Amino acid sequence: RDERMAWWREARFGMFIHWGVYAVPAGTHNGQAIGRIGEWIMNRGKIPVADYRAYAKQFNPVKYDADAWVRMAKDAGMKYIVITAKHHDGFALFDSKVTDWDMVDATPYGKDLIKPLAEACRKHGIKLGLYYSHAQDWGNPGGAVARKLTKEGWANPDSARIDAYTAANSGHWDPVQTTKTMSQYIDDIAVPQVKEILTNYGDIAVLWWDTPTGMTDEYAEKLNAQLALQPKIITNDRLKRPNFPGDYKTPEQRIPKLDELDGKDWETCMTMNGTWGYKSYDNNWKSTETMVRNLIDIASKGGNYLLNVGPKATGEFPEQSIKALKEIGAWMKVN
Ligand code: JFZ
Repeated sequence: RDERMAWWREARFGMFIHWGVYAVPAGTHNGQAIGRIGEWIMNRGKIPVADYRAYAKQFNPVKYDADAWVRMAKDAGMKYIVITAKHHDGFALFDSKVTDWDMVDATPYGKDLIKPLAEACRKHGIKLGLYYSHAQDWGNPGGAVARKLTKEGWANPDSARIDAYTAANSGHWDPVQTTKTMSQYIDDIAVPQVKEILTNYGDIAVLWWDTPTGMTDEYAEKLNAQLALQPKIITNDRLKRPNFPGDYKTPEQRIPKLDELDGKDWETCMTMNGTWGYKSYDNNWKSTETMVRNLIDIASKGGNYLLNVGPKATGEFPEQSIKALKEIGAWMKVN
């Protein structure tokens, strides 16, 4: 394990990339601004599967330049990239043979987005990790839904009728999602897709699981078994707690205090503004100074900093992210 973790323990700085169909609505659905993080728009807006799928028809990132992305990460001093191969909306950025809810079958672009990124990473000596939402899936039947209840009730702007349906149906808002069981979803989608992403793109350095809603030990075991396809892979702690602790902990949007550290490896993931997935109107950007200070704070405590970029549907990084990466890189070169 120490051997596997060696590069990661020295890396200190990586790029998180949240990219998917949600970059098309970019925080607005039917003329209404949907609150909270952009990649949750389908859930927060209770958007029916068919309506959400229509957004994929506009996902045509002709300006996507994987080599440029990797160079921006490298010039900022980052050593690895973790990208959302599939987020909670169930949409695969890669060519998946077990569903047509993927980049190749559902978009006009029609090409695998992970492949060029894997090639560019290899070329520039950057490690590639893949985020995979293994439990939550709002677009493939049988996938789980995590819900957030607030004091005001369900955290979404939709009608009381849909809220009642959602409350009665494990968080689902579209009946099509209940046509399979979670067990079927794990066997038909999650396990084969994890197999695909661990087979088709060369060395994968990290598998970044997320939100283990509804997971059983049996499901986790099936997914965990796929890791044998990449003997050197490192995983986070979100496959299923507590029996699958992974290799490192993932404090989110926060830096642990010294007295919270317990000797386990850790990585703080953080947004540059207020969202992971692109929202056109989120201008809550952190200053470059804040991000550099965070990096120093984290590095001094022995952790890694996974700093997020939420690319637009065109394939471009937001201007503010490009600027911040350049400024961080300039600081890294003199320090
Ligand atoms: C998850 C996702 O739901 C979110 O969209 C994003 O991808 C983020 C990186 O991860 O959200 C979480 C997961 C775990 C915690 C909080 C938000 N947590 O452990 O506090």
